[in-house]
Amino acid sequence: MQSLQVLIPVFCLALLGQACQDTTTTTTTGTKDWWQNAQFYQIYPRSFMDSDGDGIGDLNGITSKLEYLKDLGVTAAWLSPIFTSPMVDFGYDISDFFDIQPEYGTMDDFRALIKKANELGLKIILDFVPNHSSDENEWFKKSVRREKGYEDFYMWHDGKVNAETGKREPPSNWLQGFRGSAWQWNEERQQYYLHQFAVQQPDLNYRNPDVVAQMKRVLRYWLNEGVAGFRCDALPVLFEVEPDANGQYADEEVSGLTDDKDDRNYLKMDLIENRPETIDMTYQWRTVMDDHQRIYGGDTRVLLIETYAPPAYTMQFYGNRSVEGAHLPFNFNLITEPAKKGVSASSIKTAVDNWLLNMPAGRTANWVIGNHDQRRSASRYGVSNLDAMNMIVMILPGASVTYQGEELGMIDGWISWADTQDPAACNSNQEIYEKFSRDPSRTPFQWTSGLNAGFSTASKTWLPLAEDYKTTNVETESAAARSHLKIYKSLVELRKSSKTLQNGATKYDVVSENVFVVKRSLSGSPRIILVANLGSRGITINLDQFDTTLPTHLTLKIRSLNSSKAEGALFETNGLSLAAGEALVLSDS
Ligand SMILES: *[C@@H]1O[C@H](CO)[C@@H](O)[C@H](O)[C@H]1NC(C)=O
Ligand SMILES: *[C@@H]1O[C@H](CO)[C@@H](O)[C@H](O)[C@H]1NC(C)=O
Ligand SMILES: CC(=O)N[C@H]1CO[C@H](CO)[C@@H](O)[C@@H]1O
Ligand SMILES: [Ca+2]
Ligand SMILES: [Ca+2]
Repeated sequence: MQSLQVLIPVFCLALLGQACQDTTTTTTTGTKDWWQNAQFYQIYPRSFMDSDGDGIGDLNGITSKLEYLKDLGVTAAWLSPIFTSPMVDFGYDISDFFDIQPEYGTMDDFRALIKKANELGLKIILDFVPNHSSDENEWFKKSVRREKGYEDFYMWHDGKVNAETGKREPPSNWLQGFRGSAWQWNEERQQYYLHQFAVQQPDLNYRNPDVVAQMKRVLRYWLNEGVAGFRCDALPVLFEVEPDANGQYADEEVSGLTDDKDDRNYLKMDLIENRPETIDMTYQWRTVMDDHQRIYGGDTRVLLIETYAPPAYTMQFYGNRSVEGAHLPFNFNLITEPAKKGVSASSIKTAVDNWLLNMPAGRTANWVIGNHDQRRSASRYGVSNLDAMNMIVMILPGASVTYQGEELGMIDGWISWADTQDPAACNSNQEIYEKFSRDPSRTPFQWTSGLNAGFSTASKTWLPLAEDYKTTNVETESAAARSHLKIYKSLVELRKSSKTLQNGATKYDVVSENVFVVKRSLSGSPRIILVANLGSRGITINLDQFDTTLPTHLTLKIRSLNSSKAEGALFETNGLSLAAGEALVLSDS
């Protein structure tokens, strides 16, 4: 097993349920809607492509690279926030939900992006950040001044007086995501406000119907601009527990997980995460999506949800027997399980079990291995396991999600304390910041081996480039006979052409301690078998142990970068030798 350097997501504390040993799940066949087998691709706009040489990625940069996404086989790109923002949390602190951040471009640039995407048949999904706004948002300024209609737009509280010291204290012991108290005193209003993230990100009050209506207006506004849906940010923290009869908030209990009292993991977070009202709000947003499609026609508008939560909670986002919810609550299990137990076939199996065995019938699975909050996948799983991980994401049933650069095997950049930008790191200190920093996975995208990796013509980019850009980039990998990029593309092509991958049943297991095997099958269509050796030594496996119905020989379709086998060659099912880190996609035709 490999040890992992990973940022434990703020919201993944709860232990996942006990998985059972059943390894077979069946999928319903029939026509699938566009999102059910989609290839989602996350763009971090600040770091994707800079069109005007200021060192910061922008909308025109994205537009200029849409052909690359088309060529990759992407169905829909979701953009991290592009809205007006003081950039304290790089766009997750929105001061105007209805406009574009000037350094990213204008509304016209956005319309040009949508137009070009439509021409190419690509869908654009925006990030919806419902939990909070920036403290520079007009709504917050009005709320501070108690202007009519805005008095209760945010979560205000008087705080309490300490009986011994006589001093004013925050209403509760709740902690924010970026270290320290979740309550901030506001001099002007003479009250505390809640912020589950940075001080400059006050939480909106969803118990106020005006807030609910306003945020639905945000959704409709961008739907009218032609977006294909939303990816909803940080959902588990939307609602907090209600105050007691005396108007007081209860304290969270200590979790016992860390001694660091500023770290949110110090507390259990039962009262300010994963509340039932949040699920219902998602159902309401789904109605907004469906209504829009009913009125204006076109393809399904999708709702994707960010939630690091136990399955019992996460699965409710899908909806229930009477109500539709999110199309896809993002599945981070392939990130969180290996983070707990190391990268191994068994941690991957647990991750898959925890999703497929808990997912309600008739729903669509999805697989995520990275985003702008995590270290890059190649760094976390190890470069030698990168192709295996991309294969797992693409061969398992349902939608796949790629964070920009995963197709290239981009690794983390190293960022000095002086260059550090992320508030999660800046709120710590020079000794420990690397533990909290999300900057390493946000370094500029690597297009070429030239100046600034072709990202920008600026003398200084907003974050420095990762060291490996001269060898790991689109230009070099496209020209090479074999590369991570080319393997990624063949996987996408296989997904698009294989009825088995689109509609087939799924069986998976661990074989010979560290080999993860997946079989997809559909009657009348070739079977697809993925074999990934996640161990550090070579091994010969007998696939009979996994499935007795396989033929004696299988044809190699796709192989990991350092595999020395030949594509198109036949391999014995019972006696398949695998080198360390070798991963193969095989078929019976
Ligand atoms: C489904 O969810 C709705 C909305 O939250 C709720 O009112 C209803 O009771 C739920 N139905 C079932 C069968 O769980
Ligand atoms: C693949 O790469 C890993 C890690 O670099 C190495 O241990 C393994 O031997 C390589 N396998 C082959 C077939 O080259
Ligand atoms: C993956 C992701 O989108 N993470 C974001 C969650 O929300 C917080 C606050 O809005 C951001 O800081 C994260 O980047
Ligand atoms: Ca720019
Ligand atoms: Ca909240």
